[in-house]
Amino acid sequence: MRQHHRTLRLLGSLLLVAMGVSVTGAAPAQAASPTPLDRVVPAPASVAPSGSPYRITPDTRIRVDDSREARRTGEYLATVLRPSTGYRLPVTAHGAGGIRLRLAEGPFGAEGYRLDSGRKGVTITAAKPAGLFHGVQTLRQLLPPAVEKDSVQPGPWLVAGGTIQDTPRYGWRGAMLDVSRHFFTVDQVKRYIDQLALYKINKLHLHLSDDQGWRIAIDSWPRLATYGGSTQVGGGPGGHYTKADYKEIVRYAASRYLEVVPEIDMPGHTNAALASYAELNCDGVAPPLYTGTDVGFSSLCVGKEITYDFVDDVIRELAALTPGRYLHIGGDEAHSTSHADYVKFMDRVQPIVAEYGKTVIGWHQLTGANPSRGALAQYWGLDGTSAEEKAQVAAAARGGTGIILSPADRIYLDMKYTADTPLGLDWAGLVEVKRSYDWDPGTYLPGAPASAIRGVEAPLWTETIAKSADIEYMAFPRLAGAAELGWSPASTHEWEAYKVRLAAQGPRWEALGIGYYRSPQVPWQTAE
Ligand code: NGO
Repeated sequence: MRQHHRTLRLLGSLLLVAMGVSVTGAAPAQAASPTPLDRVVPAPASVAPSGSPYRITPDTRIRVDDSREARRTGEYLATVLRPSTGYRLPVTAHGAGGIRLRLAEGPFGAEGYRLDSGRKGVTITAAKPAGLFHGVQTLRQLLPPAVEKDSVQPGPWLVAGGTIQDTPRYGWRGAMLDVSRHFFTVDQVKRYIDQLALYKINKLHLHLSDDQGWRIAIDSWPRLATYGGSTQVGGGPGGHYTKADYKEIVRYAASRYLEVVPEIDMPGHTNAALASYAELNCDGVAPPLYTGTDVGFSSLCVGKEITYDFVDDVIRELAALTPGRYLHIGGDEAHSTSHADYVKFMDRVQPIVAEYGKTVIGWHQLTGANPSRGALAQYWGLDGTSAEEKAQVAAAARGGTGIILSPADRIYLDMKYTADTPLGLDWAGLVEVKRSYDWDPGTYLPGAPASAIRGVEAPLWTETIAKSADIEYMAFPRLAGAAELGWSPASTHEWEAYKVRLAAQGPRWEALGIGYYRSPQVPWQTAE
């Protein structure tokens, strides 16, 4: 009897699936009509629907120009599409129709693209390889969420007809991962990189050192990694990247058009270094390793020459490993360094960064010293930050310091969503999805000229974050909003429309195995 019921239920389910109805709810298992061209995050700059959709079939080819970069992005697209469609999808320079990736002159800038879709095919055109890659991310989102699964799905694989023209508002669209408070392996970082790429994030800032752990091998000071990296918050085993590991992260990030921005935080947040080498301490005594979560208690010894030998060695080795333009020197919460010493330290350290060919970035406290020409300051204040401090940052911005916006009460991904969020901190307040999205980087900092704003970055500090599932729960859905703040024109910025586009991402995250926070502010679609 029970067996009979099960069979009936199964038959019923199969029938529903055949009818295109989800077994778990009312949503169609695979939409019969294609995703509208404007249901993409981040919102494209302009969308013009027209004509019939394109359908990916077993005969579809991915046609690429005869360039290494276009071919690589073609192969990347094929890797996304093959498992779920079950099609061969050869990447080839020959044939007609199909999905075409084309490099050509045009008003696309360094990262923009145009996507034309119609009955015969989809063409993504860009002036630079990064634009092709971002166009491919848009194409992914135009296909049903099941395209992200790693087993064959029924289809149909339709792309709505029309044209998208798209270029980013800002050149800096970053995400920061703190690998110091908890260590994350190369594979965990790669997983996050893939998630960032889906939303056209183009900078991966790695917070490589802090009181609790030093995470990058430095040949001239080996104990930094072997001893200073041997623990983490709560006293776990910690870890560090060998130079080969770090290069692999840089390579993988570059293959997804992300630039790695390494950070060595100084002169504060340096207990792991001070514990590793007694001579770096003013009193010559090494403190014990630290596994708590207090901030502001450590400082490099500003008056000792060896401090600058140390900084020179670290920056030289890190710069040599880093093809990107930037090197982040921290500079936040130097509460155990006097103001005079802080200024003195920054005056000596910034030229070292320049000497090794890199541009300085510091947390916005750097604007209280003398930011070097071309330096960027990363603003992490909040609504409650004093007018004086905001004015100091705005004055630096007027003086030529570029600003990256990471307001803690908006896009710190480690802030709790609500009082009930099991992970995260709340020192900057509770940050629900709407609050995280609902602000304008262009006008956010009073007195800072819009032209000084280089973009936005969403930091994820990891005092309470220990595994990939934790990263994902805190990043999704807020990361998508930060990405949109960085990419989309201000004119598209509107919560009511955004929340509908955001809701459509839910089934995609489920298909990708991302466990996200189901904010009640968002009208999530029923899972497939
Ligand atoms: C602050 C602090 C970090 C903490 C983080 C936690 C900055 C720039 N310094 O942000 O050390 O980990 O808050 O939210």
